[in-house]
Amino acid sequence: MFDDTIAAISTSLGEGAVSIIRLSGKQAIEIGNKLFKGKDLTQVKSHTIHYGHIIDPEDIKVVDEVLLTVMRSPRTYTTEDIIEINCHGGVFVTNKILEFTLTLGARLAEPGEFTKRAFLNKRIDLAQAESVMDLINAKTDASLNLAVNALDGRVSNLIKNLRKEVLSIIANIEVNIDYPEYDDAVVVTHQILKPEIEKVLKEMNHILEVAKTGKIIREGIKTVIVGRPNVGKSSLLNKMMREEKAIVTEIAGTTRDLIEGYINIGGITLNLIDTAGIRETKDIVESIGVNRTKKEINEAELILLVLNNSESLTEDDKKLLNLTKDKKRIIIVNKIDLPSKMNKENLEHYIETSMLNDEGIELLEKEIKKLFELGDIKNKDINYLSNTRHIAKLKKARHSLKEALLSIKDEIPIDMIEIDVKEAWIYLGEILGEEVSDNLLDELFSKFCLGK
Ligand SMILES: Nc1nc2c(ncn2[C@@H]2O[C@H](COP(=O)(O)OP(=O)(O)OP(=O)(O)O)[C@@H](O)[C@H]2O)c(=O)[nH]1
Ligand SMILES: [Mg+2]
Repeated sequence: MFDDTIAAISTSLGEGAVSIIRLSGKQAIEIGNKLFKGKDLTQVKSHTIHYGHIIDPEDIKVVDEVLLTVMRSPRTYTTEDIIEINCHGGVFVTNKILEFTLTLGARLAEPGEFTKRAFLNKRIDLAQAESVMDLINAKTDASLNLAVNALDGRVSNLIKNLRKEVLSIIANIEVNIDYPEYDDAVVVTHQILKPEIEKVLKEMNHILEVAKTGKIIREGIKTVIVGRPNVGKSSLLNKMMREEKAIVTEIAGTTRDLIEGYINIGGITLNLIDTAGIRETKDIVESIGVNRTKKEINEAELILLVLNNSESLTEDDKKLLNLTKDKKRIIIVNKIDLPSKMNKENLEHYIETSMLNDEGIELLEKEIKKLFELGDIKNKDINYLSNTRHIAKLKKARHSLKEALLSIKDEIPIDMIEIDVKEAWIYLGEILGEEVSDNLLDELFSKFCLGK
């Protein structure tokens, strides 16, 4: 438990209907009581809400009419005493009330500090704390569902189970080291260990396999639309978003900078990026755009390469085909409403579209789903590892166990094998936050918004 009491505005600043100022810590109720006129908060029951007024502690003037919630330790978000003041939402008033709490001894919370306290006070583990942030950032039902399940501890349970199994392997080894009087102990243990480790490895493989989908659900698919100028890239973005997001004109070189939007295909977010058309150019502004496009191609997880049916393939088209050939990509032949001048013989699989007549968009969306083997995951109970940090740690744990298997094959002494298995155990613990450094914590929680 911490000695100081932290305070922050927990709603986003702006002219909303209500704003919430949240305090957590030993003095939370006492500070609230000094500001609040209505009831004696030190006497009220836990988890109750009270009508009253906030008064300026200096000149005793009423500042706002509020509802104040009192939640006593330990059944609270942080496990500490918490009060939440629901006030009338203006930026000025909200800031004023926050200021009063600071004057009375609270400290301004850092971003994510409430959740950090929940973790450090052991109410939630690190994987759960991180899912709070995922919850805030969720853009689709599927990613929300994923975050809720993680917060609920389901992801943590997957890891905890693995960890239990690894621990029992360690226990087995220790028994062997502690009772070496059995002559054939080494042989027996190698034999016992092998299937046990293989079993855990199999489970890890499975979790990592479905984690690929989890990562896509959580982060979306970075999708970049590329093509020569004027082929219809911005039109495609607009059609897919069902909104006139990008400017479309008949002038080649209209899009100069990246334009970004999010769409939802069967519960999956596509982070869609429209780019400047690629061509050799002397226009400086345009060439900066072109360089950015090249960078985007490198970072993309999916490329939509747009070609123009009403023109023959140019050198620039061929360059683009070549530049994206090792990427996951879909070739789109656009403007099929116009007479074809394109020789498509050498093109691999492509989709024909017309932005003018609204043709081919649904087919394209189906193709994208197929490419990522997504099916319709909207309604499934999703319980995947999705966080990049977690996936990386699990891969390290898997690597350690693989090393252990190799050592078993080479009949290396058991105590050496134990080092690898213990390492796996530690990596799994890091996912739950059992062996983490302060630096990592600071970094993780600094990504939160204020008041969470
Ligand atoms: N006939 C026809 N015209 C289209 C089609 N798609 C786009 N256009 C037209 O082609 C022109 C260029 O479209 P944009 O979407 O701006 O093309 P772009 O690829 O974004 O072009 P830049 O931003 O200059 O690189 C516009 O006049 C569109 O109306 C189509 O399927 N058929
Ligand atoms: Mg454009």
